[in-house]
Amino acid sequence: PRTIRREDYTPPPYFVEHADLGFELGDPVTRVEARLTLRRNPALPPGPLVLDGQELGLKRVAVDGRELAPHEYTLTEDHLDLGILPERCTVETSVEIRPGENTSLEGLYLSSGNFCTQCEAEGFRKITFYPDRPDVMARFSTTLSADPARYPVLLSNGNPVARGELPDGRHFVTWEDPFPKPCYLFALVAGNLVSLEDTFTTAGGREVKLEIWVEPRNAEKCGHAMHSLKQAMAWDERVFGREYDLDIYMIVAVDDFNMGAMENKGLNVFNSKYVLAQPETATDEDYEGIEAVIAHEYFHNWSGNRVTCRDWFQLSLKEGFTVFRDQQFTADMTSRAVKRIKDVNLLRTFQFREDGGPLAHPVRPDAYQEINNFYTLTVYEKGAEVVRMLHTLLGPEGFRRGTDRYFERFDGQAVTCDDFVQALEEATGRDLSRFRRWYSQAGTPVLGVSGHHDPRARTYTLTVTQHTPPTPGQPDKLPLHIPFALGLVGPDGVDLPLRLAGEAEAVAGTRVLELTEAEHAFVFEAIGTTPVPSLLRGYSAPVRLRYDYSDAELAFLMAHDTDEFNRWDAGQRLAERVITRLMADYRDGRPLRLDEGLLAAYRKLLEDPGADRRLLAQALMLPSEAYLAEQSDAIDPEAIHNAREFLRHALAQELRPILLESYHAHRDPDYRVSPEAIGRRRLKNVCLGYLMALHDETIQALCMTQYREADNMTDAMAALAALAQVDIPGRIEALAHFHGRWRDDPLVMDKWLALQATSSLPGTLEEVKRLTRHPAFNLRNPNKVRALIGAFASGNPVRFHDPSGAGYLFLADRVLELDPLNPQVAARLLTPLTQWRRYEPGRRALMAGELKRVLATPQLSKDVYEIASKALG
Ligand code: HT7
Ligand code: ZN
Repeated sequence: PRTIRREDYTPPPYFVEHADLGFELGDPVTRVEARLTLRRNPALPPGPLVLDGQELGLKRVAVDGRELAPHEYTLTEDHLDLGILPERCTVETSVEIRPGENTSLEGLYLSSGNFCTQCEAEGFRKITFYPDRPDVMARFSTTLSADPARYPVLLSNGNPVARGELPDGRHFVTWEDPFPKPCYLFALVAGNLVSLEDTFTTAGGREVKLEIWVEPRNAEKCGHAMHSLKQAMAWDERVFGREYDLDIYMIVAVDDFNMGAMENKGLNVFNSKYVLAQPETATDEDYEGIEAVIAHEYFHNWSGNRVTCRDWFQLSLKEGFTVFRDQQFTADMTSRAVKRIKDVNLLRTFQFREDGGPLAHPVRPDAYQEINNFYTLTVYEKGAEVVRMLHTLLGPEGFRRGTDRYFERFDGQAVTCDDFVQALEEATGRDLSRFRRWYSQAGTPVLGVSGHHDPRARTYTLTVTQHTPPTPGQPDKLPLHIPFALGLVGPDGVDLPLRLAGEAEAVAGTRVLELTEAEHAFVFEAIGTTPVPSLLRGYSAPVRLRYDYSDAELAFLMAHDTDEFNRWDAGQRLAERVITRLMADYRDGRPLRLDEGLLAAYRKLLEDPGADRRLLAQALMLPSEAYLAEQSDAIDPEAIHNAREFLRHALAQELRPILLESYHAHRDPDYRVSPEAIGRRRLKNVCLGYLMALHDETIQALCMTQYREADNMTDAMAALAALAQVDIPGRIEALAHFHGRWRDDPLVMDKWLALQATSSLPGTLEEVKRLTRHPAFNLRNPNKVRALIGAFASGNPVRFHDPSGAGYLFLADRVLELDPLNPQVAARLLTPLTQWRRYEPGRRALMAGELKRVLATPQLSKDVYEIASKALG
């Protein structure tokens, strides 16, 4: 496959001023008529018009009204070349496509018999011939016509301007979008749908119609999504000064979707997972996920749609920025500390893994074969961290001035990451030249920190070094501009006032230092007693921090740090350390013993729970097996699992009375959805999880009772998840009951599949194989693939990494089976195998063997080819 390089960017030879589209929607055949009003780019010498197009049955092509004969154009698998055209002209094409046969879920396809589209990144070329690149921005008008009985609802971007009946009995609706947009933001939906309606009045006093469209069976499940949308609209006005701009904002939920959702202008298309919720069917986490994704797509209206990307290398311009915006929103709606902890957990577990592996790439990549493979944790999550660092460096007001300037200056344009940074520089007068390296340099920087207290001189010297390890294609790295937030905690647990040499005044609490060189020494004055440094507060930069804390210092920070994030992080470091020692004991055949310091720290947490129950629940959770694997050099998933399980069991044994007490104390008679009630539920269920590690019949009975009596999915799932991990008759009974109750609800069935796929019981792989033949599973539906196969490969390390290699063989087989149907999802499914080099030698060889088998398969998609070849390269 061809490699596309960022340095090869050239502006488009033709602009599209207006795209007038007509769809005669039908299954098996849909006809698409396009009339494009074109203008040659005056800045370039005249060149041919080459339109992108794939799998299109071309019926007619005309220029300025004259139909072209076949010898007047060149048609290949991917392109239609019309040669050099006049400075201004119109091109008309007519094509036939077959949406019912489109299993890739890119372009126009059917979901539950309804038409829908997914055009980002390059799906529009499967709909009609077009310059499918984000820097071509056109005004679209779209007329949809269809059989009114089967497709009563016809939606597209913008505002509806006409509707009626056609002589042949079909009906039609015309939509006009006044905002110029790239074709990746085009959308249409047609089918039998019902809507929940509401309105939102903008700060400027305009009334916007809000509509959430779903299949009739889901009509009652849209309330939370609508509420979230209104919250997001108000928040974006308040925090970023951004108002909505069309008269109508529509969301459509579909069951078949490759990702979470899509921000098409005025017509978002969502994976139903991120819209539908009722207390009986959705967990507290699902509710939070819906709020976050609804907000994310809404925020794209400015960060992505009004100001878009020049080319796909700039993807983080919209994604990193929008993730940062949705993170801030969720922090404001829920608990700032818990949100930060969850985001950092994701980053440190999975983005660090990506950044240290064969697929590492900068936030702004330099090359790709298949752009769909670059919707990565690096572009999204590390990209958001980069924006967060800018926010920290410039302060909230400076950052806001910068974003105001960015939106104003680039409204209606397709721009670059560099333009974004430049707008922030211009608005604040700051020099961010060194900061720009975050966009171009891959890899996770390592900060080495040491502290020295001189009691006689009353100084505390902090030495900080930074280096970034090599990544593919980038052997040498330069120092980065890093905001380094810290405090020095005195023996009484209070932050010391900080004054650097040469400064007049001491500042109490957290202070942000700026690292720009490979090494710095910061000398704090008037430090009489030896402090414990609380470093990288709030996780102020996406780096690995190395500081040689003692266990006692970690326990001290865990109890006293005023920074909630660092309090949690100290606990995680302590637990990680204890588990690492247990792993060594396990491998060397020594008896495993519970660490008294950790036990005391956990007991203290439970005895002195503080106000935020969610934070406590979070603090009680041990680092995940995936996180622990990320810290290892030659990963042994079995040792990790056994050491961690030993610790869970031992803690539960020692803390049984207080865990039980806390469990009962946090059971509420009524289901409520306030942040407090969610926190109480969470804590109760974390306690239940620990207690279930005891394999004790009374606790198992308690768990069964919770499952049976639960009036909400959070409690039912917590109980069922714990039961799924134990080999008792109640497990089979509860899983069968759950299936019987929810077999007709696809989203709930996804939970049922995932629970079984992530069970650490020895027979899980056989169970997963059996489930691939169950009616609840369907390889063509990405949610099912993720729930069963994805959950097994990514969420069940000990069973996936069975030393026999059976898990790897199974995964590779499923990838090869899925690739001809849906390459995008197949390529993602393959990612766990790309980490093969990180494992101990036996597993390493088996994983590489499966990757080689995949790579040797004929007719591989470029999606899977790129991942497999880079993983082995
Ligand atoms: N911007 C959207 C990305 C997306 C996507 C990308 C490739 C293939 C399918 C897709 N569906 C959605 C989602 C977002 O980040 O908001
Ligand atoms: Zn996005």
